[in-house]
Amino acid sequence: MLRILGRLSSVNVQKVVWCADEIGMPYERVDVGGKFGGNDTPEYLAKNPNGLVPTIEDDGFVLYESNAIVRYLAARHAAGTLWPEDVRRRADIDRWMEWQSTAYTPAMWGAFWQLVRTPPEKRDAALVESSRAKSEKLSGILDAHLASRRFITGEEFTPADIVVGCAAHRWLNLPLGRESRPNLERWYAQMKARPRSRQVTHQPLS
Ligand SMILES: N[C@@H](CCC(=O)N[C@@H](CS)C(=O)NCC(=O)O)C(=O)O
Repeated sequence: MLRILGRLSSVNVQKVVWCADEIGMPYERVDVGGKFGGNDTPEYLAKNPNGLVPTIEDDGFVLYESNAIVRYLAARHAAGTLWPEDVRRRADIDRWMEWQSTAYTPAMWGAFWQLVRTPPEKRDAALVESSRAKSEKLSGILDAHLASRRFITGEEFTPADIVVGCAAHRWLNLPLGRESRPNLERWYAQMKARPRSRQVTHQPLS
C-alpha cells in the first residue's frame, strides 16, 4: 500500500494527499516533519537526503518532490483521466504545476509564515506587504486565466487544479486584505466543493 510520509499542515504534503484521495487509492499517511520531527533521522535521510516532506513509498519505489509525486500517482493510477494521454495537454498541466511551485507558493510564503506561524509581536510587516503584493499580481494572472475556463487547463479537472488549489487555499484564507478575484474565487469554491479535496480545503491554515 502507498505510504505518504509528511505532516498534513505542509502544502506539499497536501498536494499528495488530495491527489491520492481524488484517485481513490488506499494509503497510509505518517506524520513526519515540523513539530513531529523524524525527517532528520538516518532512515528518513536515506529516502530523502533533503530532509523535507513529502516522501512516498509505493511498493518499494521511493520518491520525493511533491509535484513529481503527484505526476507519478496520476500517471500510474489515473492515466487517461487525471493524467491525459495527449502530450500538449500534459505540457499545459506541467506549466501550471511549475508556476505553482516556482512562482505562486514562493510569493505567498512570507505572508503565510509571518501571519500564521509567527507570534504577532515578532511579525515583519514589510515582509508581509512585499509577499502580499507579489501574490496579488500572480492571483490577478490566475483570475484572468480562469475567466474563460472551468478548470485550470480547460474543461477537465487535472493535477494542475490540485497543486494550484493547495496554493489558492492558502492565499484565500490568509488573514489579510485581498483584491476581489471573482474567477479565482468561483474556481476555488468548486475545488472546495469536491468531496475528495476536504482534507486540504476544509483544513484551517496552520
Ligand atoms: N520542493 C519540495 C519542497 C518540500 C518542502 O519544502 N517541504 C517542507 C514543508 S512544506 C518541509 O519539509 N519543511 C521541513 C519540515 O516540515 O520539518 C517539494 O515540493 O516536495
